This record gives sequence, structure tokens and C-alpha cells, in this order.
Amino acid sequence: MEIGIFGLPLSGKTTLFNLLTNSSAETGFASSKKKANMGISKVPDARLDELKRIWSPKKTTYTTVNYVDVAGVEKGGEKGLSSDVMTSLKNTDALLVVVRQFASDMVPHPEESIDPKRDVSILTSEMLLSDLVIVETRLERIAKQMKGKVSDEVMREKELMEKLQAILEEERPLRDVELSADEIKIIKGFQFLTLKPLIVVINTGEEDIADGDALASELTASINSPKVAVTHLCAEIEQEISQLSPEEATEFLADLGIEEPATARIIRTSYELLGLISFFTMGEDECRAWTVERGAKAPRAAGVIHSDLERGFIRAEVVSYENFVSAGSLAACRDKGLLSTEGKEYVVKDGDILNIRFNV
Ligand SMILES: Nc1nc2c(ncn2[C@@H]2O[C@H](COP(=O)(O)OP(=O)(O)O)[C@@H](O)[C@H]2O)c(=O)[nH]1
Ligand SMILES: [Mg+2]
Repeated sequence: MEIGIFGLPLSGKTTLFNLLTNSSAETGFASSKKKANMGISKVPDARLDELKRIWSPKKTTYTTVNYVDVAGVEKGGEKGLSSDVMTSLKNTDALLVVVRQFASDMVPHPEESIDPKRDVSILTSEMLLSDLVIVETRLERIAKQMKGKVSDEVMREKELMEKLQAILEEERPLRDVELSADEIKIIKGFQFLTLKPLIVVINTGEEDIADGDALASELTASINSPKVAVTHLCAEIEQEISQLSPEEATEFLADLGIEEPATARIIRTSYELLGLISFFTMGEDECRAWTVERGAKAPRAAGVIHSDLERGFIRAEVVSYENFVSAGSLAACRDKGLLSTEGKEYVVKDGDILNIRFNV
């Protein structure tokens, strides 16, 4: 999974990127419009930590998310976003939009005042414009082709592009429009930004941490889209916490009334928004977390591990994480009848521990 970090300059994108990916990319004014940073984040999972404790395996493998921290968006270009930004966001599955709530005399806001709702609307306008430019460029190209004889396929694409053009001109993001499976297939390659799910992160000041949930609910209500989730953090404080030892960090978080590091919440929000769940494989050699779409059946989950496991899928032995941990061992699960054998139609659940039987 790849997520693009998107926002106005000096909103705290790179600070958040560093937190998520444990990097030390340059932050602040000089870097705010520079090229993209790329990094990988290990997805924290307390359940995998526990499996590791039980098995003491040779290897423990967490799932990962790739993050691209793009240069700050500059408002008002006629052609939408710069080609650098567009290229960086090309393969992203979702966008993490950072909007600034923190006030600071040392860090000027490009709009000279603090207003997360306005910033979301500026960023949305830039995304709408970029998508509109893509649609119009495509329509111009189709118009040239129309001088000759054109296929039904091109005609269908033209109709669809005209429909999208009308939607974008009404300033409606494509993610909020109902599209058929066919239409989605046609437009997939265009990488429209307003089609991508959004995780909006409000970067609060230290004094606003306690109001974070209220600020997030307010913004959620004003955006009002099932494909947009809003969460919050104070990037600067979390950055300081990340430099502490685990014990110190826990204490510091508790003092501030923060239940868990914000990065864990952001990753969980991303999984929920993208409809993803985790399942596990375990043993003495390796304990490992995997990611699959909610609703996926057992062979599809097997295919995430290896294509051979999907191709030669016979059955899956399944125990839920909770049952495994409460029983204490696989033998105990077997005795108690907690281990089930499932076929091709089994829908994998979050926290399932799978053992795939296959034959190729
Ligand atoms: N006071 C305060 N400053 C912050 C916070 N988050 C980031 N900053 C500062 O704002 C500046 C810009 O941050 P940066 O991550 O580089 O923003 P970017 O341009 O969006 O990548 C840096 O000097 C950060 O130290 C915050 O939560 N509070
Ligand atoms: Mg930056």
C-alpha cells in the first residue's frame, strides 16, 4: 500500500512523514517546496507482538505502508498541481492530507491565518483542477481521433469523460460519485486525485491536543463523505515522544492524556478507510502479519502470501487470534475445537490466523 502525504507548505507534512517512517528528512521553510521524500513504515500490531512473544520465532514480519511526502501545494496555478507532485502521487492508494491547526510565529502559514476548513477546500480545488485538466486533455485527444473512424470503446470513453467533466466543473470530487464497475475500469489508469480516499490529519498545536477529537468531528461533518476520514495529532509533540525510551514515552503520553501514539491511530484510520484487514501466519520460523481487503475469501488471502498458495489452494486451517491466545497453543485449540478447516468460500476475518494447505 502506498499513501501520498499532501498539503500546503509548512503544515507539518515532513514532520509527520518522519514520524511515520522513522526518517529524518529536512523540515521547515527551506524544504517546504522541495522534492518528495519516500519511506516505508512498519505497521504496529500488538497482536503480532504477542504472537512473537508466544513463539519466539526466528523472524517476525510486520506489514508495511509506503509513504511519499510530496512538495507543498502552491495555490492558484492554471494547470492544477505541478508535474512533480502529480508524478509523486501516481501510484498512491490514498492521500493523507495534512492541515494545520497549530499557530506559530516562527512558521508562517502561506495563507497567513489558521483555518483547517479553508485549507481543505484550497487543496480540494487544486485536486479538482488537476483532474479537470486530465479530463480535458483526454477529450481533446479523442476529438482529434474523431476525425477518422472511431471504435465503440473510444465513444464510451468520450461519454464517460464528458460525464466526469460535468461533475468536476460542479466542484464535486469523483470519490463522491457513484460509478459502475465498467466506468471504474476505464478511468483507473488516469490516477484522478479526487477519486482517491482521503485521510485528513489536523496538525494541532500542543494547547489543542485535548480538543483534537472535537476538531476532527467538526471537519468530518463539513466534508461529509464516506471516502474521507479525519483524525488529528500534534506532530511536534509526537516527534519529541518518538525520541524517548518506550517507558518514558508511555508516561509522557499518559501525562498529556493521549492513549496511543498518533501514528498508530493514523494507520488504523487508513486501514478502516481503505477497507483493509490483517491476518496472521505463525510458526517457529516466522510470525507474520498480512493485509487483505475486507470480504476477501481464503484463496485470495492465500494469494497475498504467495501466488502458488492461491493457485493450489486446498483448504485453510483457521483460528482467531483471540482464541489462540486464550487457549495458549495450537494443540489446546485443537482439543477445544477452536481450530476450523475452511474451504474456498471462507471469508477471512480481521485477526484470523491461517495455515494454508495447498498443492501445486
Ligand atoms: N509549533 C508547532 N510547530 C510544528 C508542528 N508541526 C510542525 N511544526 C513546525 O513547522 C515547520 C514546518 O514543518 P514541516 O514538517 O517541514 O512542514 P511541511 O512543509 O508541510 O513539510 C517546522 O519548523 C516544524 O518544526 C506542530 O505541531 N507545532
Ligand atoms: Mg516538507
